[in-house]
Amino acid sequence: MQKLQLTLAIIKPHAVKNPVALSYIRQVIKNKFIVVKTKRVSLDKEAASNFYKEHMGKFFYNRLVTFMASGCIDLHIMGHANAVELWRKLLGPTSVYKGQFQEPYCLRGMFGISDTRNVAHGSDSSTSAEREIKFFFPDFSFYEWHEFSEEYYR
Ligand code: RTP
Ligand code: MG
Repeated sequence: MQKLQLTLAIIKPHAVKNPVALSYIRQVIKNKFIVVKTKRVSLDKEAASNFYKEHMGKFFYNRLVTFMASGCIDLHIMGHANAVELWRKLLGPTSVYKGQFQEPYCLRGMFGISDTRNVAHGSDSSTSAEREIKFFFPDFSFYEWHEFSEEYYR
């Protein structure tokens, strides 16, 4: 049976502070996905390093963590038949420079400033999405979501 997949989008601090970027990104999200839950939080450095712990030791880790703890971020749990791939496609390549040249209308191409300030995060698989959603929304009911998802295609 067809199912809805979940992904987690995190709008990074520089995009949250840019009203043009933020309203454009919100429109894209609203038009393409079922928005299941949204909240705005600010991370301290400890939470940011925990979230990105798979990248610990990489050359960009410290600046990524410092940046993610520098202002508010918007979290969106989003559903779609192909949520993970669709959101990453809309974001475009991690490298803003590649985005600007190869896919100028992707969100990172349009609003990215650097590889760290590259607009937003997207889960890279269903398993990562589940882990990341639990990280930010410990009370989220996957059971209720699966029920909804089954109803959706009935
Ligand atoms: P994301 O996790 O944010 O959705 O991005 P991604 O899968 O495309 O990239 P990933 O390899 O998971 O990296 C996570 C974040 O680390 C920063 N990064 N900077 N060369 C660099 O300076 C570099 N490489 C990665 C990016 O901000 C990326 O979003
Ligand atoms: Mg990633």
